Amino acid sequence: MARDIAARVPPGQYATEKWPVLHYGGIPRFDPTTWDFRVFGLVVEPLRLTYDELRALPEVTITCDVHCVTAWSRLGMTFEGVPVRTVLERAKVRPEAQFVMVHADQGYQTNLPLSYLQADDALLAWRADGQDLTPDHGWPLRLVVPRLYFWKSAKWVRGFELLAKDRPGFWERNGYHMHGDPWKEERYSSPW
Ligand SMILES: Nc1nc2c(c(=O)[nH]1)N[C@H]1C(S)=C(S)[C@@H](COP(=O)(O)O)O[C@H]1N2
Ligand SMILES: [Mo]
Repeated sequence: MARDIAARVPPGQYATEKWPVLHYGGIPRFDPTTWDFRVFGLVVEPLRLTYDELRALPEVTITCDVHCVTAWSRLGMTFEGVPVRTVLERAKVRPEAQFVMVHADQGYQTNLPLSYLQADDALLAWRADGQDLTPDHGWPLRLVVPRLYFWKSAKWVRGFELLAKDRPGFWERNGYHMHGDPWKEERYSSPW
């Protein structure tokens, strides 16, 4: 058992029972009358959903391990929400699209390959470990992409921009890796 757990902790990480809160800037206030979720860029049908419309989509529960680049890993978390794939299918992603810029409140952005968002374990989540997300963990909606470092899992997420070419987001412009696979320790980009 202990060995199984050890095998789930990527190199340079340690497992913690706590769920740390990490973000840049403040915690945005949620206003359901103005909140929307948009899918735009290289899509056939740009999408704009209200919070109620998003919450009405079929929901799933996933169990996953979360890895933060600051070295903590939290194993066996559960998240409830809508598979990202569901909203991408509605917007009809164009074949040229290869990357996604994730947009969140207060200008936070993070980039990732489209394939991670089309996988079964990518979620737009509103509950974690059986409880509604607290505002500091991203209420009313956060992205969960467990196979990349957690900075790609934008809290207070508001939209996806489909792109043909990769473009750096907030942390990626500040030295973090464009890809961010914890198993390859893709923490920072090399400066040359
Ligand atoms: N909108 C937004 N999302 C964000 C961040 C941020 O600064 N702003 N920080 C990221 C980072 S660096 C991490 S490690 C995780 C932390 O999520 P948690 O506070 O729920 O543990 O959120 C990510 N999502
Ligand atoms: Mo982080």
